[in-house]
Amino acid sequence: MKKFNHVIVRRPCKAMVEGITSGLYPGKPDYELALKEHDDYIEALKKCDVDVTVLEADERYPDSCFVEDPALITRACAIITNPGAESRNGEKDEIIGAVRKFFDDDHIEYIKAPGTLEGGDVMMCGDHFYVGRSARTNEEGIRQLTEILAKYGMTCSEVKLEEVLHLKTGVNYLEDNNMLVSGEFVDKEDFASYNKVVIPEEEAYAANCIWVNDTVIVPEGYPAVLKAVQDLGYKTLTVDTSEYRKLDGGLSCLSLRF
Ligand code: CIR
Repeated sequence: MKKFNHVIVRRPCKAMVEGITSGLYPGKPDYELALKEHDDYIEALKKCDVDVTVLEADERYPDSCFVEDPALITRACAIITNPGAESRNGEKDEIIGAVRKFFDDDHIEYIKAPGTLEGGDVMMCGDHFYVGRSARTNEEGIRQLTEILAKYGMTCSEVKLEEVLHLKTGVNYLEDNNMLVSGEFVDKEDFASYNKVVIPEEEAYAANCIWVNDTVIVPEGYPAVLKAVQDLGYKTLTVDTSEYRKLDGGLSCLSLRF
């Protein structure tokens, strides 16, 4: 099934080495290696039958390669978020230009203060969206998102997060009712109706895979997850994201897919 036609990414900037990190995966990113991994990521996406818009690095925002957070793109509209991380908040103004190439102003919506929301907290399952209430996404942000989605005939429900940074750090939808779940999401009632694939704890990082037009991109180095995804019948590609992992970032964080 072809669902996505476009992808937006932003090149990592040199300042990425100062990006936000929880320290869960220790070490400073190696910038040159991060660039190479980003090249590989773009190549993998191109194999999934999408065009890729590559935005220039923005040195003002160390975490700006994680374009998933300042915007959410749905089948009917684009939503510019209001990132809860202070050092990232300005990224919302820098993503608008790219979004305008695909949506007219009547179909670009905004999450406004005091609402905060980051795209990493939003998981699209058809016309329903799960939203993580996290340190970055607050109740008012979720209320505004619900209102915006309703305007376009889409729905939304809140998932409370306890441990992870963003919702999609720990749970990702692969279409066809298949969902990768790890840690706190394994037993969550919210996801009871899906065909859940439970990710072993030692491979928890790889819960963040992305489905792109029937191919699933899996982070390199997670054999159990790779096999589980292949056993579901998907074509797979692997990309090493070691330098982004040090900043708690994964495959989904690095692109907007629509
Ligand atoms: C941050 O803490 O905001 C970045 N270092 C990582 C963002 C990861 N993005 C995502 O999960 N969507």
